[in-house]
Amino acid sequence: MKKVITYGTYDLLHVGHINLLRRARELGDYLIVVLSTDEFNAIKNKKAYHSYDDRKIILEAIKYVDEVLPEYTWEQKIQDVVDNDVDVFVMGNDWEGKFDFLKDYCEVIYLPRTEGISTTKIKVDLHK
Ligand code: C2G
Repeated sequence: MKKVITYGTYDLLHVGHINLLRRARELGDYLIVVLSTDEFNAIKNKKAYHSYDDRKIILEAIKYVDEVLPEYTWEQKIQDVVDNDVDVFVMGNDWEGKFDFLKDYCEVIYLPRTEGISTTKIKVDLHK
């Protein structure tokens, strides 16, 4: 079984997220999403609208997602890849090159982002 892993906050779910999850899942047979906890979001200087528990429930309802794990730190990725026997690491290409250290442990793929949508854009547009 070819296992794929990806990371993110996945707040205010939108088509950019779904496009990423679908393409990531299509690269293997099983997709793990490591979801940023509220504490880790604070480290990323992000404040999610939905709590971790709610973002987890939402992600688990997506047909492309097989498993959701918590992301607590920047440093857990190698351990996650090893512990979960991951074959492919996938992120949107806004992260291009940032996780190449994982190439010693698995395939690393950066996928084109979906243009014109982001959680930040949603928040800004709603305030107009
Ligand atoms: N994404 C995308 N297109 C968009 C918006 C987001 O492809 N228009 C992708 C991002 O590249 C990322 C995923 O969707 O791969 C989740 O995006 P975020 O929730 O913004 O995740 P981020 O804050 O980048 O967290 O350790 C890594 C971090 O947890 C990544």
